[in-house]
Amino acid sequence: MRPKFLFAAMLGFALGLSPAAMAHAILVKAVPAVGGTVSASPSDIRITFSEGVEPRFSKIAVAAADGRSVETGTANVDPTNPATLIVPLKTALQPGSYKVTWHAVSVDTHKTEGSFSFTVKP
Ligand SMILES: [Cu+2]
Repeated sequence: MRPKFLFAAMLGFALGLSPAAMAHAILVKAVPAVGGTVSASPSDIRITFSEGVEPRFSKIAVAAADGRSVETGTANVDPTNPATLIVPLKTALQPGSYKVTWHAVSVDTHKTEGSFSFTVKP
């Protein structure tokens, strides 16, 4: 390895940029979309991550603007895409804004979390 490359590799390691660290499940796409508005209540929340997630250890919680949590069913992954976590909503959402909080455990066991909001149009 040339010194320049070695230095870059060491710097990357020092900054935690090893390939394993970069493989954390981060949100790529959500339905309803992050910050989006939908015209009717969705029947589930779907989040596609950058890598496969473990449905047993990952969760998606939904809360209304007043803080009340929305009842959800068991989280599962899309049978055709293990990176998409799906949680069914047990009741239809009334118009308003909702906050989705997610905790993901990727197949490499790394944990990530985040949240976003969406709006159901009146
Ligand atoms: Cu990881």
